[in-house]
Amino acid sequence: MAVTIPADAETPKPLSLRGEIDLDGNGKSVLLLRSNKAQMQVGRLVGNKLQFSTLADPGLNFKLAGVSDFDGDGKSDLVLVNTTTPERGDVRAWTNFSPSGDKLLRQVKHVWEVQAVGDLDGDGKGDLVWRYVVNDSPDTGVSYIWFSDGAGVGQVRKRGGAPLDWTLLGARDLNGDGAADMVYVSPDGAIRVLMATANRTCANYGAGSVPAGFTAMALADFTGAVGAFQVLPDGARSTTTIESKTNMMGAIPVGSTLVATATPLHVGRRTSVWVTRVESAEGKLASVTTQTQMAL
Ligand SMILES: [Ca+2]
Ligand SMILES: [Ca+2]
Ligand SMILES: [Ca+2]
Repeated sequence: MAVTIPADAETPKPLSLRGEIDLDGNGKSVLLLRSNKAQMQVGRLVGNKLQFSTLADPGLNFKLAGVSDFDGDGKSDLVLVNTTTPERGDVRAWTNFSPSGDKLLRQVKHVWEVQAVGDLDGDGKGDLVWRYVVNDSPDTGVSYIWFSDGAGVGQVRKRGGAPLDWTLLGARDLNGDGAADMVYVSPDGAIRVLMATANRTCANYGAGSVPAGFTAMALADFTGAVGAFQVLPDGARSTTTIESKTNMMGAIPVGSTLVATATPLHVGRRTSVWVTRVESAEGKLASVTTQTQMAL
């Protein structure tokens, strides 16, 4: 499949605004782990090994709701929801993952869940996409964005939605205008994109369908500026990704068309390894993603 990078694509945003976890502002993603004993660990790659260290944990009353960079300082911040209070829970932010940066954002009913994070209006501060996930209301499937003003939630706006059995794949900037766009996929592969527009609204498009024989897995940021679908063949349905690694090989000029090709490197009974190459139409390699899938 192919996407075209618009000629007016902006410079890439920091990792912390592109759905990655960057605790140090150094442009490197980390692996975040949490145990059922309220322990949190962060893994940073040193040499070729992940080295883990302990982070403060908010306690088991709190679920991790999302990670984004609310104040736009290049370091990821943590969002927590108290799930033990009746009907509504406190939503708190820990700036830079630190309890000393704790603040109450708002309260939210437990029928809402964060399903995507990103900079939905392109102002350099991370925003949260909440979705109504209980099948009991006209709001079911609808999404609301909490727009950050850096200090807290500056504005809450409804931004479309889709039936609950449509998967919200995430929020990534598909057209390079600096604002993340939302992508939903139906059970039979229809794609709906909610392209961010000025004034924090969106344009809702039927954007075709996932090619026959493929399953949309996630949104990935192949070029550092423009997102693309990451697809795997149907044989990978009902699997989980246990390992994923992307090597960026080179920048592709704006205006280029990108082509993603997924091929199996190894197909076993429980696990399979897929290599996805993203190339320009001229054949210049942009990235290679290696994924290990495990059958469930
Ligand atoms: Ca931050
Ligand atoms: Ca924003
Ligand atoms: Ca966009």
